[in-house]
Amino acid sequence: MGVQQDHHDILETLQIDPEFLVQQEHRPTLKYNDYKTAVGQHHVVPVIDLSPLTSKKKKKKEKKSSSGLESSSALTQQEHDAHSSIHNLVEQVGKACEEWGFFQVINHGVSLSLLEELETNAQSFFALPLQEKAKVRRTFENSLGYYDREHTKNVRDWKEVFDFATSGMLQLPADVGSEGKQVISHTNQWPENPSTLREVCENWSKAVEGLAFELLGLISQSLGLPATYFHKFWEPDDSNFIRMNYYPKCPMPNLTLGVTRHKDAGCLTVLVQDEVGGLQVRCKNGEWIGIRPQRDAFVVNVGDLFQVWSNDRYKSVEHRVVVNDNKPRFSFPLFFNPSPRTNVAPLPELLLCGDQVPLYRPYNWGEFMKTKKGSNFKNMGVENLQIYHFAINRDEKRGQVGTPPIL
Ligand SMILES: O=C(O)CCC(=O)C(=O)O
Repeated sequence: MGVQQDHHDILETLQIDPEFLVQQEHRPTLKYNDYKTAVGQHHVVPVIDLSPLTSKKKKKKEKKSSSGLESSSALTQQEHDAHSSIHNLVEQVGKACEEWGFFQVINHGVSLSLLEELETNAQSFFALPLQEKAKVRRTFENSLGYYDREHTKNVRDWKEVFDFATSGMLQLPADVGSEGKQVISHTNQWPENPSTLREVCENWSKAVEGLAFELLGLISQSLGLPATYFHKFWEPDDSNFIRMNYYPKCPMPNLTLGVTRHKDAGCLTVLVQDEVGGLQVRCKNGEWIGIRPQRDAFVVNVGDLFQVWSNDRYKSVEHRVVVNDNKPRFSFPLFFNPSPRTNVAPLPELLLCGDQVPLYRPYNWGEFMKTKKGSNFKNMGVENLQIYHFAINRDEKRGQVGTPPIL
């Protein structure tokens, strides 16, 4: 009897769906609460203090309401200091995007009490009986709502989710190839219980979306572009959605994963996690490291869209979630994504300054998102759509013929 079969038998005895079984080479080797590297060092994803940004906003507000009694030279000095600390922040963000693709932010301005309300409501919702949660179950046609059979790379995730769009709906193309002429509206579904969930989620949306736009501005400046350069892609609509992730305790955490290794397809992910731990990132040397939970921090990562826009300067990085048999875990990512109409390609402004060739051919974000959502709905049995399917000009870049892209 093979090892894989052995594991299938264990899962059957425990009455666990074999779709949860992760292939041997992708199983977790690092425990959910282990934050050391193989050589025992603490390897830490950068933590960036956003106070210069939050205090700039505060000062702007104060200035508006002040009587203008300050002397103009004092203001100039203050403005000068603020300018140089924002410049420093932009540099830190750019370095983190280039070297890690991941960072944490503190002093971000999102209130802790909002987070506490979200956590309480999420706990109440996921504690409901399955038939209650199933009343707002997501379908193939409407990708928003509750779901307990999410797959990543054709492996079932050990988790339950509740998804909602920050604007109330997502308008995705009806078919790939229809060039957005026919769209289907995916609309938020709200449960009766807990009755406060909708309001709390909507307040959370506003706060985290605001933070995401600030981060977008910093990243944009770090690429030498104006702070508002990317805003046009979020008009006239966007495809932002928030996911409430609930990872129940798992009796076989060495054979399964909360989410198997993957890269995020969108622009930015802005996530808050509870104190349990389990989010792990693949470093440049191939080693997995855990991101230690920090109560006052958001974890931010750049997704595939930034990789394409920046022509591989800011790469999307693989990550996964390790579960445990001890404590359930919650996390709340905002997937911050542009309008489904956006055609994505390396930005001409960035190619010009580096005298580079584009490494991707253009693709439509809405069609990509629709295909991706479909492949996460169930095991499709074929490789999921990835950005390397749009890769071009690799041979010129590497000077090698016939080498498949390594992304
Ligand atoms: O739960 C987490 O910390 C990460 C979740 C994640 O990677 C995802 O939902 O795509």
